[in-house]
Formats: sequence, structure tokens, C-alpha cells
Amino acid sequence: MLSLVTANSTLPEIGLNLPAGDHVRIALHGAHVLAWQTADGQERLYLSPKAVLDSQSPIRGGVPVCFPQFNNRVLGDVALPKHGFARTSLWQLERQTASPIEAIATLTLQDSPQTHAFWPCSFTAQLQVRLTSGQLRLEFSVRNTDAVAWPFALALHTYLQVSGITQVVLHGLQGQIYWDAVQHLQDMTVRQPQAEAGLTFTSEMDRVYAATAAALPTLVLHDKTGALQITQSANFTETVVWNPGPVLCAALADMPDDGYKHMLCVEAARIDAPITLHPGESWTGWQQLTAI
Ligand code: TA6
Repeated sequence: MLSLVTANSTLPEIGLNLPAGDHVRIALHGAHVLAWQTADGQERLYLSPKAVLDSQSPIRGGVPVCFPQFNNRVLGDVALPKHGFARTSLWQLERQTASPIEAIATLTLQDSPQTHAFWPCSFTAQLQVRLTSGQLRLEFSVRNTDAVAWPFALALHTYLQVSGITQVVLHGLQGQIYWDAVQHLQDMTVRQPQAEAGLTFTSEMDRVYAATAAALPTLVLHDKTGALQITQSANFTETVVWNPGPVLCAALADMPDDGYKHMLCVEAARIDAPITLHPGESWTGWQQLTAI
């Protein structure tokens, strides 16, 4: 038995395990990946010790699935909750498979009276979580089961665990054009290219980098404990890099004051050009994390 379902009374979750020790925990609430440990025992994702695990609230850390809206960037006429409703919806475990070399869980969210209270659209969304040795791959798909077309935006809002935010360096974004939400929150037209080869973190950062197919980022996060390669499918046209820094972090009720020192969000996102799906059409995109 290489994978198992566990029942936590407040937050039902699934565990995926490999014989060498790689391990993933996924909550059905939000199809939220809570933790990913590699065989060396290292936890690769950050989950806030103050995260609210009540099956209602967004969970601070792990991998929130932000759908069908990113942040508060309104889609059409519908006012959706920040980062959409997928992260606070109860998903179903569709299937689970395991072999000595990989363990996979597929979770599904379908429109329902609960989702219609936020968004009047019919859809089936899936998150496939695939664990192999030293690697975690998250594949999100969505199908329009409606009679009309609708747009959506999306992010896999991955919180990576770091040993110390001021000591890590993110490589792979040099030359990429970005919007800086800390400096230019009110003006998304201000864009600039990333000058440095290695991005370092000394204060709050909230940037949306363009990731064109021609220059698809293969990012490498260097930490003193090792390195992590981060890749995403070309149809995720942006990469978001976020760290709240000390001031914003202290204002987040579900973060310890020094939580910002131990996390960095590197998100595969589709923000600037939302996708319009026509009836019967599907979209699939992925993010992959590899310990190197
Ligand atoms: O992806 C970065 C971001 O959009 C930031 O602007 C920040 O608000 C963050 O997400 C976290 O959002 P949350 O709603 O989870 O507090």
C-alpha cells in the first residue's frame, strides 16, 4: 500500500507516499497540497503554523488553487472572492493510484449551488497531484460544461519553504518583463525587465513576471540546504513571485510575525490574458517542482 486516505476530523486529507520516503499531504478542502517531503526528510513547502484549518477558510501555505480569478482582478461583471472560490471549496477524490515509482491523486470540483452562489458558470475542474522521486507535479484542468462561453484566470499559488529569505536566490527571470505590485499597485501598465540574474529578497515583494513561450522560465531557487527547479507549462503565461516582508506579514492573522523569513511564493499563473473557454472546451496547465 503506497498511498492512503486519512481522515482528520476538521480537515480530511489524502496522503501519497513512495517507498523511499517521499510524501505529500493533500486536503480535500481546496484540493490544497499541504506538505511535500522528499526522501531526505526535507519539507519543501511552507505551511504557516497559524494556518486556519477549519475547512472554511483559505489555508496559508502549501499550494492554494486560485480559480477562477487571480487576486481581486475582476473577470467580467462577477465580483468573486479574492483568488476565487476553488481554494475554499470541498473537492472530491476522483482516483488514486500508486506504484513503487509514482503516486498520483486526482481531485475534482464541479459546479454546484455553492459555486453558483459565487459564479453562475458550469464547469468541471481537476487537480492531478503526481509524486515521483524528488519531484512534485501539479496539473490543473478545467472543462466548460456550460451552454455559454466564460473566461477564467488561475494560479497555483505555491508557498516554498526556505531556510532564510535573505539568503535565497531565485535564478531564471533575468530579462523577463514584470509588473511590481508593491511599487505600482495602481498602475499595471508600468512594466520593466528583470535586471539581475539572481533575484534576492530584502523586503516585501509582489511581482507578476511575463513568461512567454519563447522564454519559458526554468527557475532555480538556491537555498543553503539545496536547490529546487521550478517549471511550468507555456500556457501559464505569468510567474508570480511573492513574499510579504515583515510589515505585511505582521498584519496577516494567519502568519507568525517572522513567517515571511521562511517562505517564498513562486506561482504558475494565468492573469493578464484570461482564457475564454467555449462550451465543451478544456484547458490544462501544470507546475513542476524538482529537488536538485
Ligand atoms: O500572489 C500574490 C498575492 O496576490 C499577493 O498580492 C498577496 O495578496 C497574496 O497573493 C496572498 O493573498 P491571500 O488572499 O492568500 O492573503
